[in-house]
Amino acid sequence: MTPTAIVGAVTASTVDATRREDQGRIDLGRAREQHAAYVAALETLGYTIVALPGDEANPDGVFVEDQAVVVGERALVCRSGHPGRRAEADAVEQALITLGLDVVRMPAPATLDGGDVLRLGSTLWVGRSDRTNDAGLAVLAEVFPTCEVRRVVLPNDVLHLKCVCSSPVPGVLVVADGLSAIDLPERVIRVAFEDRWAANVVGRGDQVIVGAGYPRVEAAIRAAGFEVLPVDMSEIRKGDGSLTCLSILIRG
Ligand code: CIR
Repeated sequence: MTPTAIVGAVTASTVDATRREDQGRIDLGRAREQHAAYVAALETLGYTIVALPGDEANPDGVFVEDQAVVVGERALVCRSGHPGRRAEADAVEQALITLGLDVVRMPAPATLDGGDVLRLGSTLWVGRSDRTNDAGLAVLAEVFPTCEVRRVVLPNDVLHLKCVCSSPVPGVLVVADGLSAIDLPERVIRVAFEDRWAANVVGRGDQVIVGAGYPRVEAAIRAAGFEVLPVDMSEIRKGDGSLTCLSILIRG
């Protein structure tokens, strides 16, 4: 399969997205522009886009990453740890089936949000957040038997594992200081704890999309040999979103 990205849509109800603290009202017009710029950056990276239409009944629906974990040709459709987000899974499941993936649906009582799963090689590092329970880890291990599933204890107040780290391309980890749980042979790009939001990046080949406004993170990623594509995510961030959360990547 060619590299494919499933994305959601900013809808009127996005203003009601779940958030842990008030960061101001989401400006829908700007949020739509920022989402469009993010999708364009994914296209620059070479991803073919599958755009879900969005559903007003799902205010967090634009954060599609949480609904599935894909490894190779197999996809696990998650049962979100946020009960109000479980209805988002149907549209994502349908898109994955249409793409021809081997799709498995997570059963109750397991819960897991895709934002808690970081794949590095054949290891799936999983944040044991408020959204992801031990049964969720067990289902993940069952569905992806060729992967080793390893649990990561998160720093206080972190929503998902990938709020503080990401792997833009195979073999490279971007990680904020303060997350010491992951021991690995990957190339590591470290960023300061106060820049942790920007440790969440998306890449392909030698290009990496970075949230705008973090010059130290941009410099560190450039120094590692990548071209940086900054995108403004200020409105998306008000809904506790970052970069990886806006897509499900099938790397091809
Ligand atoms: C939520 O609380 O579920 C959404 N407002 C934000 C989800 C962000 N997801 C992610 O980073 N993977």
